[in-house]
Amino acid sequence: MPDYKLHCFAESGNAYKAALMLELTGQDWQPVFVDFFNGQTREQTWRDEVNEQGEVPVLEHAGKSFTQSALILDYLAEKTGQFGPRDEDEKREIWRWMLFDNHKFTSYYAALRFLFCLKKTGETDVTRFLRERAVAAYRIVDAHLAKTPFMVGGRLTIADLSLAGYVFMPEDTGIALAQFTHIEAWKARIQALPGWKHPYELMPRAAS
Ligand SMILES: N[C@@H](CCC(=O)N[C@@H](CS)C(=O)NCC(=O)O)C(=O)O
Repeated sequence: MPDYKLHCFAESGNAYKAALMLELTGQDWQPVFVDFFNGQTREQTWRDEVNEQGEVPVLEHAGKSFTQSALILDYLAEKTGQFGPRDEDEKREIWRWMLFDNHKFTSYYAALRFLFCLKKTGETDVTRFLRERAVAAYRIVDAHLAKTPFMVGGRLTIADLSLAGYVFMPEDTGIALAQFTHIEAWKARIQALPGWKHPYELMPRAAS
């Protein structure tokens, strides 16, 4: 029986944030596949039994269940004693970037990828809007990473793991990612960490 169970699927960058944290901190964990593309998270039984918010990831540990990737990362940092804040200032700084990530960096990019690459809607006003917003968020993170190797405190923290949710996904969203040279260098630093794995290696792929 593993210590941690993570309800997830490989195409979910939000789940990857938690999966990578579990892996890098060397936890005994097991993925539980969620059939997102066939509507499992919209089923009332799944919502009643797993997550009333209808979202992946969900972490189970010690008889409790946790949702929202930022909260899961915070919980795991506390439990494992790794990649968390060293003091109150760092704690606020980490949360500032995780909130920015959830609101802008991950969410616009993930919505664009979902429509343009996975649902293949083609180019629409919505995809154009999402791309513009994602690029604006990427510029902000790129400018921050021009000044520091990692987002907070000069070392890997859960703020980096939150922002890294979608950056290794292979699909082409129509954003020229090479322009974000500091993000590219930061990705290479994360990839070089012992135990790093790609999301598609770490979690079960969806059938579709
Ligand atoms: N803020 C949430 C976002 C989670 C999220 O949007 N997960 C997607 C999969 S990557 C999902 O389950 N979406 C279901 C839906 O929006 O209906 C988190 O960070 O955990």
